[in-house]
Amino acid sequence: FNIPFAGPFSSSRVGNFFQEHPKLHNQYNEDVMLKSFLKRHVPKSVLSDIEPDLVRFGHRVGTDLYDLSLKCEQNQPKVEHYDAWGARVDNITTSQAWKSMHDVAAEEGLIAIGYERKFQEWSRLYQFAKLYLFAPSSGLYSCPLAMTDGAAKTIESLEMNEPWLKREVFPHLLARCGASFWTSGQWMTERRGGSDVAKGTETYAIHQNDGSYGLYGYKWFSSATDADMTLTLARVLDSESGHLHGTAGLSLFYLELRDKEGKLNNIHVQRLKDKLGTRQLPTAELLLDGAVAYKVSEEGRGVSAISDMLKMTRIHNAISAASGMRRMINLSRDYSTRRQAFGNYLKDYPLHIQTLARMEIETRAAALLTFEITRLLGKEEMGQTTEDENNLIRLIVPLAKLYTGKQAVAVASEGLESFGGAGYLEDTGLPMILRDAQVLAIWEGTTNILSLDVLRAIAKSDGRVLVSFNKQVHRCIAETIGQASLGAPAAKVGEAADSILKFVQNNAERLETAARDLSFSLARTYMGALLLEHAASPVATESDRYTAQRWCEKELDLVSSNRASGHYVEEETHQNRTLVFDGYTE
Ligand code: UCC
Ligand code: FAD
Repeated sequence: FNIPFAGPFSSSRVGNFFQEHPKLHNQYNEDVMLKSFLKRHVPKSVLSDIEPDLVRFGHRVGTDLYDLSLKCEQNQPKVEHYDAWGARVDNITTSQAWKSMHDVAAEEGLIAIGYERKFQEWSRLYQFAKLYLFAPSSGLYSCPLAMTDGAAKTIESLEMNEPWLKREVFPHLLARCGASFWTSGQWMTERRGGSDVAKGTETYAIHQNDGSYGLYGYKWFSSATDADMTLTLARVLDSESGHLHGTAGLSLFYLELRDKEGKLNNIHVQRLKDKLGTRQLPTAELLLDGAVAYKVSEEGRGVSAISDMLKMTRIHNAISAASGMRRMINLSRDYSTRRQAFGNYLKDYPLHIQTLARMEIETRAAALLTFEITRLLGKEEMGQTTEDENNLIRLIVPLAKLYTGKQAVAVASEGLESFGGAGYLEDTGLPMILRDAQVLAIWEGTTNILSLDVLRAIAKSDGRVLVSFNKQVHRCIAETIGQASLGAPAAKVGEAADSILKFVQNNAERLETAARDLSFSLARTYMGALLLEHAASPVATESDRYTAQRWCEKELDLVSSNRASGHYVEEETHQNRTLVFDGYTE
């Protein structure tokens, strides 16, 4: 062919422009909210001990661990059911990168720090600061770590006298070397249901002469099935009286997945789940066919005994949500300094910057709430919390889990769009952030189930958790209430807290339908209070004050305004049902 014009794409050339990719810098040094929160709460002597480690780790999660995490996604787990000779083996094969994450987690002390308590009440804050930095570069190893922390907490606080668990198992969960570090699973979900565990659990436990139990059942979701141990629920089957239905029939069991030779403990790995995200993580269906287990709660107290695990994994969920949002923004803002459109860098367009700023405000609020929970957890474990703080913890753990789970999906989705088409391409590593965020609202209790847990916390305490909440909100805004720039938002937060309290007191019969809006109202109001408190503290910057102001422009108290517009009544439920099933044919 005769080529008349030899431009940049002529002949075999593919053009000479290649977009620079976004870069990750030191993830601790760049995180102004994390650094200022630690500066505000951790004594100088402790901070000078832990900060060098956080700076070092902040560099690591942006470099070698980030690369390793991408390898976890690229080399997903597989299950091999039979060996060459036809024997059933059910081997779950994970990548070398995933195995390396196990060693990293141990060596970095990601569980140990929380239990060694070398830094007293600030140990949890230090541990969770590291987990927060780690999560988006962990290739989802954050998931087994959450359950391991939950198991350690449960074992530490089990009322039943099980000294062997503390002596023989607990040290493995805190080990700082990969070879002796164990991870734990948490098997609660069965085919009939993951929310309604009481009705869903069909696994039976049959007492053996040696004091152990044989478990028979089908666990429908088990994440990180390469774990060493698990905590699970089952019904003790008594040959004379049968078994009890409902929650009262459930007990908590401990079991190890494999024996010393690596043979599965009468467990069949039926298949691995084919998931939207969390694809780095092996999640399996398991048939328990006489798995040897030990009862570690009083009979019938299984749900109550596992609630410590739920508390911990829900805190981890919130930490992962906040850190996933932070990661998305860090990549987005870096990209905005490298990508040009219409002759300017993206960072120079007010509309683009407004979009990123809105994401930043959500992220700061999510981070502040989750850091505050870990601060309180550390105090609680050292016996230093007040009764109000204990009440507050019970309420804000489900709130943080449910609210940040939703924020994480919204921010991840907006973040992808900020990269244009590149945000939709798998090999940029960006879509994974959205796919992995989506699960945060589902596992460990969906948004609705956690909203009902908020009602459970209120009911069980005769409303005391709400009174403590209200006091805490007013305490947070006390400094700001008279200030010129923050006074009006503070007044709005205080009014929202008061009207939410009144709503609950006056609408007992409507609480179930209002539960989700109530939870969102509580979460937004508390985030507002925390942002204001932070903005009024000596470490605050102009950006902190701006964040607090902008956050408080949101509608905080959704329930009172919705109630005033006639929501949460029976007629509405009827209309909703008619609307949803309009045109539906069976
Ligand atoms: O999804 C899972 C693992 C995913 C992988 C790990 C990810 C971790 C994050 C990583 C980030 C990358 S494991 C499956 C999780 N499943 C759930 O979360 C279940 C959702 N369903 C619920 O939460 C339900 O509310 C139930 C099952 C906990 C409770 O249902 P019931 O049967 O209606 O329970 P009751 O009868 O209301 O409560 C039984 C007892 C009560 O105590 P007593 O008997 O003393 O009155 C409750 O007060 O349990 C107590 N209880 C609690 N205590 C129930 N919930 C709580 C709670 N949240 N805190 C304290
Ligand atoms: P359902 O209980 O059927 O709920 C369906 C919908 O109904 C939800 O939107 C829920 O909010 C709503 N709903 C239910 N009841 C009510 C109500 N009373 N009022 C209002 N709305 C209601 N489980 C484990 O035990 N261990 C694991 O390791 C584990 N890993 C998982 C990994 C992944 C990737 C996923 C996706 C799940 C995993 N799960 C695990 C299961 C998970 O915990 C459950 O899927 C979850 O708790 C929801 O249970 P379900 O799927 O049975 O949904």
